Amino acid sequence: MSATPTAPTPAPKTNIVGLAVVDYRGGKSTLCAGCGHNAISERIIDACFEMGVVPENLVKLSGIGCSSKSPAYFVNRSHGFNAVHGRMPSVATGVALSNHKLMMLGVSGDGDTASIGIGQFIHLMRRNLPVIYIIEDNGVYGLTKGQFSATADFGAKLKTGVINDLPPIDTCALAIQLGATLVARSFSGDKKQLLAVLKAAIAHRGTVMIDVISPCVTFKDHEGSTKSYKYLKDHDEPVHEVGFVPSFENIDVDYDPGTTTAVRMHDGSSLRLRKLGRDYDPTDRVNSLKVLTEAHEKGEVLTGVFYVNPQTPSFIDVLNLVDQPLGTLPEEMVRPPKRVLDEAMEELR
Ligand SMILES: Cc1ncc(C[n+]2csc(CCOP(=O)(O)OP(=O)(O)O)c2C)c(N)n1
Ligand code: SF4
Ligand SMILES: [Mg+2]
Repeated sequence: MSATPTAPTPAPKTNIVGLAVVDYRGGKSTLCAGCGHNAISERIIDACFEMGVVPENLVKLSGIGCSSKSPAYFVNRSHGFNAVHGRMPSVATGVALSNHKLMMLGVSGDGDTASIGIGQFIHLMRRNLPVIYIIEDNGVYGLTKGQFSATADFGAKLKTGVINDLPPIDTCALAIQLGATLVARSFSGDKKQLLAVLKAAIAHRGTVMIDVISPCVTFKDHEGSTKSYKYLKDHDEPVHEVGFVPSFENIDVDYDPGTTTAVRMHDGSSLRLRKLGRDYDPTDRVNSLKVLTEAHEKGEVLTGVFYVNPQTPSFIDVLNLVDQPLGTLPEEMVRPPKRVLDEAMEELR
């Protein structure tokens, strides 16, 4: 009996560096099914694939929390460092300074960032170090069973009925005020917006801070939570529609400057922000802070790219580092010979 011929399996779609989407996958997630953090990992995989990130050039960093576990679930072939709780920014700074050719992607939680890690976060935001810093924001310490974090909204309710009586820290307003040069808020359930924001983040050279509202289905998805799927579906107010055209695609695709603001990124790609009712200028820092403050007062959850400035020099430019990564300089270049030390000692006599 002759075997029935089977149709050949089509070759997987590859990106600009010849890799398929499977090359950007990570280990199997151990987070709860339906956790917003899993959806964010999926978008990071898509963004890295579509932007042609070379996995071996990527460094994934995190602190401690369910969110901080997620770098294990994307881009296996990259480098990774899981820091102490709230201390990822100092590790990120060290990595960037020792090898500025690598792409740095930090994943943190609202507890890891806005509670224990707030001091380190503040100093990272004021340096414009080239790093993408993502907060997977559920308003609770998911890993330690759902206590309020410092981003929990005033009046939000825990499952136990406890009400939060403190105002939240707005990490986006803080990042803008301190000097981050691309600041956005998105929602793990908004695939299109989050993917576009992540692609723009990859194209940016400077500090990117993205606060992604990411519901914790186990401790914060009930009635009275302001970070549940239902609350976000009802209250998410995009300030514009975010689109992104990478430099390797046809940049001349048409857009109407009357309805769309185009921001040219460092690598020549284009961030397209299409008006949705309100006028919003993402390059006006003072106005972005005003809009965020007003939104808090009205109880609105604004999403979109609040601020972008591709012109500010990065920390690497400010330090005027040599092109060759410091970590790869040969010992004879970084270690002064005995003669130089003897001369210095002589001068001190
Ligand atoms: C120094 C220190 N203090 C406290 C803890 C306990 N702890 C582990 S994770 C966590 C909070 C995590 O919250 P978040 O960053 O919001 O992550 P999520 O689990 O919500 O994603 C805390 C308090 C710890 N691991 N180390
Ligand atoms: S406890 Fe919450 S944050 Fe942690 S994995 Fe489960 S749903 Fe996600
Ligand atoms: Mg959290």
